[in-house]
Amino acid sequence: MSDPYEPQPEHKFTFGLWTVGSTGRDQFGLPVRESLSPVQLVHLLAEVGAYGVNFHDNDLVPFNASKAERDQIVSDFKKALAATGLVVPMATTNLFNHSIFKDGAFTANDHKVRKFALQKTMQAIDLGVELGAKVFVFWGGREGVESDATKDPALGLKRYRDALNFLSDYVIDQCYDLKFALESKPNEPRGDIFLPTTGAMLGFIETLDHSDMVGVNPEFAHEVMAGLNFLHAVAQAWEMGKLFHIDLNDQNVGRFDQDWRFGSYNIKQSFFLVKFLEDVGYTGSRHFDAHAYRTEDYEGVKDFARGCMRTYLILKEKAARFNADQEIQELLKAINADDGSMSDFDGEYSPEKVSKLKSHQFDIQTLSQRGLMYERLDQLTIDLLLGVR
Ligand code: GCO
Ligand code: MN
Ligand code: MN
Repeated sequence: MSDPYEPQPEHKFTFGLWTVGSTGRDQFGLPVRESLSPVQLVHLLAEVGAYGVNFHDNDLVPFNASKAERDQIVSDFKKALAATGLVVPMATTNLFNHSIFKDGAFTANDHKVRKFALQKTMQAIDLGVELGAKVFVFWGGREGVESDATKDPALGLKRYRDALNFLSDYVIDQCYDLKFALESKPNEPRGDIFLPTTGAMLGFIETLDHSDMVGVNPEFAHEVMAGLNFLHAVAQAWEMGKLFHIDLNDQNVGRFDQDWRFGSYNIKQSFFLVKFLEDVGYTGSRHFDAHAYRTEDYEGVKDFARGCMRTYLILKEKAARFNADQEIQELLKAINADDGSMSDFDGEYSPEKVSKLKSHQFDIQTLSQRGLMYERLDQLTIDLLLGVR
């Protein structure tokens, strides 16, 4: 029998070149793995069974590359894609690594830096579209401050908005079939990053000129870093029709940005996330924005990548079991039981409903004393996740 947790193209598992390509360099230590070329990384991803590969402009084309070098790199990359069948669903711009972006890109205080960021992003959009990307991610890692003496946050947002409006017009003008997905993060590398949570991003999007083409790219680790419930952020985005992309990984709250293998730490949260994505029928990429532990060689990087996908598929199977589990479903039914006596108050607002509802006598005692059986329900979930059910 074939392995039921083997990734298939329809699962839409993608990785960034920067994820499996991470050399393990960190704040305190040197690289622990040699760096592989984009072509080598495409082959590595094909070997582990990924569906797609995403990149920042400079993961593929170095910052200082000439036009001829760029064209050669892109042509080699296209050949690797064709040879492996991998696709490029998403692309993005590196607006954080180069020292020119030390004070941000779209929100930098230096007007020239802001315009350079637009130029670089337009080129990155052209590159992404050339390789087939349909989603363009914006992660403003440097858009923020260490000190509020340095930048008015309201002005920062205005600059951010102006940049996104300009770039939306660019995409429309070029007739590109491309949507934007904004990714929030509370801090790291800046002391405070503007628009720190997915909820903040969703509010901001409504203020944009072309808000219809802009959604979010929530990341598990980023919401956890802010001490928030990732599933709730994802659910809000979904409910607003704004879940254009998702960054899956794992993170221990209150720590530095860890980017761990998906599902390796917060198993229950990851389970409910996968269950949600599968239940609602999310059709976008399942993108892993994570890194292998710094202890690994490239065999370990493959273990890491396989592990992300395997855990997702195991949790997907657990979600199907949860939905088919008679006891769990009966419990959910009982918890949500409705005798229909309130339906008169549903539907459109009317003065009659108001007066009826205002005078209705509720059985406060019975309602407040009712046990909700959530302990049982949660333990059944834990039994299921721990494999004894
Ligand atoms: C991070 C971010 C990035 C972005 C990437 C794509 O914490 O470094 O998650 O990995 O997702 O830049 O925009
Ligand atoms: Mn991240
Ligand atoms: Mn990310």
